[in-house]
Amino acid sequence: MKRVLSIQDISCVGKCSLTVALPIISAAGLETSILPTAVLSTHTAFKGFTFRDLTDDLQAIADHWKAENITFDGIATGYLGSFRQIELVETIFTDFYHPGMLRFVDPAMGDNGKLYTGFDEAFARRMGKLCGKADIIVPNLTEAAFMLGEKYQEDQYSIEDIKLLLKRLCDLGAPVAALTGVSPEPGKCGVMAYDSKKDEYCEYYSEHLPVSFHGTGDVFASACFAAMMHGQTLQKSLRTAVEFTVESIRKTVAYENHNWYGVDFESAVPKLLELLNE
Ligand code: PXL
Repeated sequence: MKRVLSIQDISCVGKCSLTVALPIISAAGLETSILPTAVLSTHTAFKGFTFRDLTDDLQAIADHWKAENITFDGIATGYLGSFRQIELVETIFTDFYHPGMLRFVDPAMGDNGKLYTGFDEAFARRMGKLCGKADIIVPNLTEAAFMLGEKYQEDQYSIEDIKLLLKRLCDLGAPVAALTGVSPEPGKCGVMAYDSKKDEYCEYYSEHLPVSFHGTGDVFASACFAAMMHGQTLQKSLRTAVEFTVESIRKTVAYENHNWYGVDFESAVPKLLELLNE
């Protein structure tokens, strides 16, 4: 069984980061090791959340794994809380690298034109440097704009704008960039990616549901990483991740008393398994 590592926080309640990545990647049939970077009572969209920073433990944990000769077939990162944590992730990428290992970075920092609480433009630029050390990055349009030091466009991005953004994202250093939240026409939403080595674009769109939920970026990233580790092509991985995310949102809104803070990806796991085996 392939062993992968997910590095991000534990938001105890909120359905994001590790409480999303661990079940999704495990359900996909991958041994999922975790490196929790912080423990929060909830994600940061709640008021009054607690925050226990685990930065000082990260290096010791990684050192122990090294001493035990533990290796990973892939490493995925999500929300990181500080410059120091980004630095430590870069060290882990270097120390655990072996040819064929997939370094997958979701620069989880913001959405809808705004950075999450606690982040600023300098942090976004630093995250851009981490993206340069990945094999694939999966920002949304907000994160892409902030990492590239550009203004977020409130009005719709054209496909030509998206193609240009993707090339500029690859110029940060990752050979493949995928932009989420791309809408090629009203009623459709999905992802477009650029493989700079092949000079090829690929894309996958599904139904655009007129709702917005926290944690959908984490659901998408976890499923995309799992699909790639499963051996699906980039094109198929994008399809798996988009359709699983859309199904998670459908399941959420179908339940009348759904909560506001995350999506019911749990109910969509059967669909994920179908998509992974197609
Ligand atoms: O879903 C991304 C995410 C992850 N972790 C924490 C967050 C957020 C988004 O707000 O606050 C702590």
